Amino acid sequence: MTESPLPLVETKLLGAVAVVSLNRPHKRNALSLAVVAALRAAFESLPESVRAVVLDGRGEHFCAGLDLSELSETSPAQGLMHSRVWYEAFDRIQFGQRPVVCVMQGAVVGGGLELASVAHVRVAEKSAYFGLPEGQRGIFVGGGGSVRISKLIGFSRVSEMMLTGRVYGADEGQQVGLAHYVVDDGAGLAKGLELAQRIASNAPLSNFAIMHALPLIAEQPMAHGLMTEGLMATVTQSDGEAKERMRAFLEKRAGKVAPAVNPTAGD
Ligand code: 1HE
Repeated sequence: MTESPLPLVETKLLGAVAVVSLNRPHKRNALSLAVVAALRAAFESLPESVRAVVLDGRGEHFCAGLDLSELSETSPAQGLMHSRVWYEAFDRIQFGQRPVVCVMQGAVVGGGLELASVAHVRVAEKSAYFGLPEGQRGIFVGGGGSVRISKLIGFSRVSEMMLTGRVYGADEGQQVGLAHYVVDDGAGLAKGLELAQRIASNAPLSNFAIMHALPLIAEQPMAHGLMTEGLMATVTQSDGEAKERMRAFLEKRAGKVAPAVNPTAGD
């Protein structure tokens, strides 16, 4: 197969926000091992100044999932290693240094949905559709989907999607928890950037706690969770930045919480 000379993943820096784009539109951004490696490298090489990331995919589809041309000839041992490469890369993204906003359009299927579920915030354009066609392909999820997607929508919905080949549209996807926002076609990047800029303006220690402590707390028994929360709360509120932000509010120098402008679009 001749691969395009273009980089498989491209990064653009826009101040405190980086846009990391899957750049294999002629293959519908299918995730070959080279794409997964490029994605990991892109996240690992972001400059310190970046405080939030938008992850998107070029072309009409966010991502067609696993590059099916890669698994057809693999042995069981190679298959296991294949999944491990995905796990490590996806782990670096989910539990890296900055929150990730995923912008999705067209197909968000199989490994593409597994990748989207790594992100902390998901924006769907109207054209987005979500499916897990692994059953039809004779395989199983292998990019963390049985864990991450099940946490988003419950394992009952995941098994129903995989058994029946059900595909959720953007609005249905938002209702079940696959997307936080649905926007018009072509408006996803702007929404993603707006959200990423808001995230980048938070105190870094708060973002750290949200990314790293919340998922741990969700797995802990109540008493452990409350202890972890209390410790994390103490650390964040002791930071100089938190003290300054609370002072700014009390001195009427900081914004108030305002009602949503358009509640159905989640503004
Ligand atoms: C691919 C892939 C792919 C497209 N691997 N090459 N994923 C799937 O089962 C989804 C398979 N793909 C599709 O259903 C469709 O391609 C789409 C609905 C995403 C897009 O349709 P369309 O009409 O826009 O494009 P196309 O003509 O089907 O594809 C364009 C090219 O991309 C074509 O190659 P070409 O050389 O003939 O031009 C396709 O072969 C290629 N292509 N998708 C390889 N996935 C870690 S475990 C995860 C398990 C999974 O992800 S299972 C789900 C796999």
